[in-house]
Amino acid sequence: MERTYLMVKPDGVQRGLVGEIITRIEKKGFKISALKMLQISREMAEKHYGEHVGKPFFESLVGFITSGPVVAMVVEGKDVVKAAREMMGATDPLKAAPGTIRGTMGIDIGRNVIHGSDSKESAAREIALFFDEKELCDYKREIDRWIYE
Ligand code: IDP
Ligand code: MG
Repeated sequence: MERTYLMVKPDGVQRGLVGEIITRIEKKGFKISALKMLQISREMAEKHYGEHVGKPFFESLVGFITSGPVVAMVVEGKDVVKAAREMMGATDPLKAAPGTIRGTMGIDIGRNVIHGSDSKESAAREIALFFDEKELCDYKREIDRWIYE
């Protein structure tokens, strides 16, 4: 099954939004296969956001993502990379659709609560950056037959 990397950013943790975000993922039917809280180092942040090196917001982005703990997770399901991005909403929370995570919970682009991989390739790279293979739990859920036809 397809996997993505999702991460509640430091603003989401500070604001007590971890539970609500995880609830939305579970309620949708997606399966959490790894979950942990960690503080990202500058080195990891620069790798994670490598595509943004040199952009005007890069320094503040790295400063922000390393400013407090994040909650990192690997989430599994059908078409989950695209579906999770849709559940998150647009990068700028004021432009994100109202029912989405960012649309519901944020205002500024630099405080947009959640990260999600933008492609299957990014997902594989980001999962490998934040998790050891042995941290991923491979388990069956009986309820899957009520979620997938
Ligand atoms: P994404 O998180 O929706 O994939 P990206 O373009 O990959 O968006 O940007 C990574 C993060 O950098 C965003 O989530 C946002 O917090 C921040 N960011 C992106 N563009 C800007 C900007 O123009 N100004 C300030 N921060 C930005
Ligand atoms: Mg991105």
